[in-house]
Amino acid sequence: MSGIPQTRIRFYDEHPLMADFFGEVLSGLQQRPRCISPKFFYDERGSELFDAICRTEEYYPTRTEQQLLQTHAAEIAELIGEQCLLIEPGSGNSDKVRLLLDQLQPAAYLPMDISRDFLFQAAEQVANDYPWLDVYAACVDFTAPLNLPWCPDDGRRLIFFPGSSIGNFDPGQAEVFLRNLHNVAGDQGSLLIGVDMKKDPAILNAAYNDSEGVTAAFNLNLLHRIQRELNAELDPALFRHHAFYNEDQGRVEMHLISQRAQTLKIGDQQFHFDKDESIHTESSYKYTVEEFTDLAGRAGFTSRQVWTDPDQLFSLHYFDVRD
Ligand code: AVJ
Repeated sequence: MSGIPQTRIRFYDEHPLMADFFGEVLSGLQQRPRCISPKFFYDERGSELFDAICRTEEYYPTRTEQQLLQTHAAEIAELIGEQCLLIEPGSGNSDKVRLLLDQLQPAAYLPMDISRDFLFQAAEQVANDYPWLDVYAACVDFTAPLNLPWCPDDGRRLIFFPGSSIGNFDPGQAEVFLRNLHNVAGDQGSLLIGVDMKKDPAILNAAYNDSEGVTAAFNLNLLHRIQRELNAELDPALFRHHAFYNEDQGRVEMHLISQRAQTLKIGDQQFHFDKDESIHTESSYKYTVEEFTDLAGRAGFTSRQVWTDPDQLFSLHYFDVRD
């Protein structure tokens, strides 16, 4: 008996180009309102801080969705059937999929993530913990059109997109992205997606302004990253975290607010900020069950089941590609 775990995963690397951090930051700061994409939150420290947000008292989405997955895993398994191909774009640490694997008994699991080392480790751990499961990990940018020529072609496909990551897209982009998932799912495919719901603004405001200041640190980490990686002349302490629910837009907005008039220098460019001028760093859209069902419907999906928690905080939708 060998005590050395063998690597059982197949690793597919599309070598996604690292996003152009410098170029995107410069062009975002030139816009009005100024903005920087939330995808840049997730350097190593940012990923740690995000995990810490998920453990705060105020941030209900993670634990609520985990509860929903656990409670309804058997029903989800019945809807998709055994031996499916389970595809997870943006799989990260692959924690949530573990709540499904025993019941679902998929033929293969296909985690995909842009973060190569993180993906490799997470995929290996899943393969070791579930020795009966084939794991095909793919290092890709899942926001670019996906094709999966390298994975087994038999079996129904279930796309798993938890965490309400869909909320980061504005509704127009979300529809395009869902259309893309619809293509990947194929004729017999399905989509299991977690969506954060519209609710009392006080609950939303608390979730993005936790009392320990973890969300503030997560937001401000973006400035530390710009300072470090782009050699910017800026003092993160001269900005503050600001997050609020914008009821008209149906989204939580996160901003970094300049606490006084100041000039930032990045490369050979200067950016003058007035006091209280903001950089918009994230939108997190919230949907009623009906709004999201309509949005997914416009992308070609047919609703089969929706599960929500008793407090109507979070929704888990199951869609089929076919009518
Ligand atoms: C990972 C996009 C789902 O919008 O709630 C958490 C990120 N930002 N706290 C969200 C986030 C601030 C999160 N998503």
